[in-house]
Amino acid sequence: MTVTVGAAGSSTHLRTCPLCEAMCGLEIDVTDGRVTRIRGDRDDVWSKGYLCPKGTALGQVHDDPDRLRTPMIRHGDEWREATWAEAFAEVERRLRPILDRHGSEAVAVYFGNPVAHNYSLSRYVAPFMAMAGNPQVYSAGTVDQWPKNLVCALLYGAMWTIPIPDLDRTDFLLVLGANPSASQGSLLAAADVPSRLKAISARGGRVVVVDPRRTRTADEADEWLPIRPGTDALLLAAMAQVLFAEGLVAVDALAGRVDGIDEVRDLVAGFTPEAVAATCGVPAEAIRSLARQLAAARAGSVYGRIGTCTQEFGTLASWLVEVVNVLTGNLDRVGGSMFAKPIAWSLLAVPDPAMPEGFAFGRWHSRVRGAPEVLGQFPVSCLAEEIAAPGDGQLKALITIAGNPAVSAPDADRLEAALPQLEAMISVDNWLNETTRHAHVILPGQSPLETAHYDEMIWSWAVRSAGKWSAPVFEPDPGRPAEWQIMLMLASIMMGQAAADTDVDVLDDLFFGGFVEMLTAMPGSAVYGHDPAAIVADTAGRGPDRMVDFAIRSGPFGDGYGTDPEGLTLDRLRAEEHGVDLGPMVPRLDEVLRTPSGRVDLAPPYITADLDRLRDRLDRPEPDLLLVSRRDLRSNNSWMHNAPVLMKGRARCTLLISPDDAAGRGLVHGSMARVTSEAGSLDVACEVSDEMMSGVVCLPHGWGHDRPGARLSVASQHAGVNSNRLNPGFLVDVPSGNQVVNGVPVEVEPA
Ligand SMILES: Nc1nc2c(c(=O)[nH]1)N[C@H]1C(S)=C(S)[C@@H](COP(=O)(O)OP(=O)(O)OC[C@H]3O[C@@H](n4cnc5c(=O)[nH]c(N)nc54)[C@H](O)[C@@H]3O)O[C@H]1N2
Ligand SMILES: Nc1nc2c(c(=O)[nH]1)N[C@H]1C(S)=C(S)[C@@H](COP(=O)(O)OP(=O)(O)OC[C@H]3O[C@@H](n4cnc5c(=O)[nH]c(N)nc54)[C@H](O)[C@@H]3O)O[C@H]1N2
Ligand code: SF4
Ligand SMILES: [Mo]
Repeated sequence: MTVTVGAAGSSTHLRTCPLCEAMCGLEIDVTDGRVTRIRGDRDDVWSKGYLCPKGTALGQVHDDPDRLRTPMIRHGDEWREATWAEAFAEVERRLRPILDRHGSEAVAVYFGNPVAHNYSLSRYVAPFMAMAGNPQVYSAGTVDQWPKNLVCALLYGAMWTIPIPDLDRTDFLLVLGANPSASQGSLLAAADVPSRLKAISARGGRVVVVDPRRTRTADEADEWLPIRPGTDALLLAAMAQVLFAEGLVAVDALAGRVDGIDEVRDLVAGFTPEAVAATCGVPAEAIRSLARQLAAARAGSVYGRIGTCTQEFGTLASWLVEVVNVLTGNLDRVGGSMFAKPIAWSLLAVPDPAMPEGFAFGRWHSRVRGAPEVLGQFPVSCLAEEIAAPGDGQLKALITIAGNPAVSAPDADRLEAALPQLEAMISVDNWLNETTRHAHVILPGQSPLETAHYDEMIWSWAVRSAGKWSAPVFEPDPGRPAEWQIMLMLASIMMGQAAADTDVDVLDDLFFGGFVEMLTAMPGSAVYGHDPAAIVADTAGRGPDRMVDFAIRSGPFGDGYGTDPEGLTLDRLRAEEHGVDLGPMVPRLDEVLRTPSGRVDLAPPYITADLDRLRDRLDRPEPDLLLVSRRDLRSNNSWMHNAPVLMKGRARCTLLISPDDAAGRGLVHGSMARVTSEAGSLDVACEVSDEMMSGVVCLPHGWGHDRPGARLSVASQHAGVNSNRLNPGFLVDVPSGNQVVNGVPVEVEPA
């Protein structure tokens, strides 16, 4: 156990911060049941003492008087606290008639970002979905990384097999559309990414940042290249063209393991640097030079993140990131772009049984807009119309799980108007906020300090094979279900069982037993051929810990249930209070590839067909202003603005605008601007800054805490504006259906 007991009533606890992908080790001092101080754990094998202001705010998150500790039931505008039995009975009372009349097709589920940081939820998404009869799924994923999932599904054969830059050993890093100074890294786990980037330059390497905004990451890099939003695919296609034209393609160790290189050569031939320069706003020579630098580096890597995904050509940009890494031989190379090797494989690594022969898209279409499903989901903006438009197949019920789509999803006004039409809305959430105020029942999870923690997903894109398990700092009130138990209870109700008769332990045993059975029968799985009963008998406990124990023991460093008695188990990991670190990434392409051909499929027709749309982009007239998003170190999407310590200082929800764009519109620093798009209009204070390239303005997302009926006493005093009121829902990246929230045409005038 990681507790040191100090003077009377005080203790120190070690635990991993669950807020972002940096996974910092924290040292938490508690006196008389309250957090008195949070520092970085200097002995943490992974983060070595690093932390950010959000980590130090976890005590305030835990103590937040607005944080829900009991279920809430709403009747009209009145909320009342309820017992768990009452709350589940109310869920049943609401859902049952809908299920009886319309089946699970009339129910949608929305999964939000904290699911990825909470193994009690993430490990239970799959059993929940299966038991619940596969209701329609929406998620924050379609305002995030869907293009990357799609690209990796087709190129590597699995949607979460996403390579990451080998930060600590690379000599050249090209960053597009990511700002780890604020975000701390995304689909890239490493503590203190900013220092790791500086170390690249310090050891003689180079970091180049392509971004319409001179972010802190760009400022601290060797070079900043401003780019017109939404045009990264053009820049990357031109880099690929240069690599071919100048004979710089060198796939090296990948030779024979990649299909489609010649097709790519033909496909990018027309995208010369000269052809794309004006549209990108990047000089042709700079593009040529990027290609040459990447090719010349001993090991280099191109890393694209949210700015390259949540844009008009998200799939092509994400694809071309991989293409350029492959063409320069950097895929799966030390110092290049590599596949992580987590000590406990994630559920995400389990092949999708629905796709045995590779991937198909558009297997079904949304009712109202006719949007094709991609990887099982429609763009999240479809949710509003599927609720609002009457007719056969209309959504009658919504279950949100750790999500705030009223703020995070484009076309926010439409979703806000649609949510009150639901006959049943159930939210598994810890606050009464912009979204959950529309719920009929809110089922709160524990605070981040009341749960055990293991980052079952995030280690899948970590720069080292490390791992840490954290015990709860505070015991939750007895009788409160853990979130995995809430998920199973909801699944049971969806299955038609009475809540009062449901034994979630029985369901958990069914799930675990069935899961082990499936994997022992699946060729290629780590436990293929094992006796499932023996594994079940040998894996102690219940819930997510049992899953993690199984994943560790059957993982690359595990005890293999006897094959390596020295190997890792959850118990052994628990005993290492500062975590274990089993080394840096190793080349492992053959191990992870799951394409039908067994090779990297570099030119899948489903993706390359979109190049015509990109070509058409070249001749398009440019609007005066494009809106992009940003993140702030002191925010976490929409939900941490109720922590007073994070809200100190200047207002952060401002419109960043370049000096010429401001002057041309009669706007000055601090004056109010009206921003208008096809979706809506809002007024916000200007922050005039030369960090914006001209023609681009920038708003953070996750604000707009002024909604009536929400219970966020601190956040509501710093309400800000909801930038997703400006992002039209119909704007999506075509192949992936991912929403566009970067590069949205807007007009700006004095308010
Ligand atoms: N314009 C614009 N929009 C964006 C983005 C952007 O860059 N620009 N980014 C997009 C991205 S990348 C993402 S991931 C999404 C995020 O979108 P969402 O996931 O929908 O939004 P969050 O703000 O993360 O909301 C998290 C919710 O979970 C609740 N919560 C927090 N912790 C817990 C917990 O432990 N358990 C439970 N049950 N609930 C919890 C909070 O109260 C909150 O309601 O936003 C997207 N939207
Ligand atoms: N502090 C903090 N950390 C977070 C979060 C948070 O809200 N706050 N959210 C977490 C989540 S859910 C995610 S997904 C990650 C995201 O992590 P990142 O991907 O690093 O996201 P951002 O910090 O928003 O940086 C995106 C950058 O893309 C730029 N950009 C916009 N449009 C374009 C474009 O068309 N091309 C290019 N090249 N650049 C463009 C923006 O100017 C911005 O600098 O962060 C995670 N970490
Ligand atoms: S960078 Fe901040 S939010 Fe992220 S894990 Fe570390 S302390 Fe937590
Ligand atoms: Mo995200």
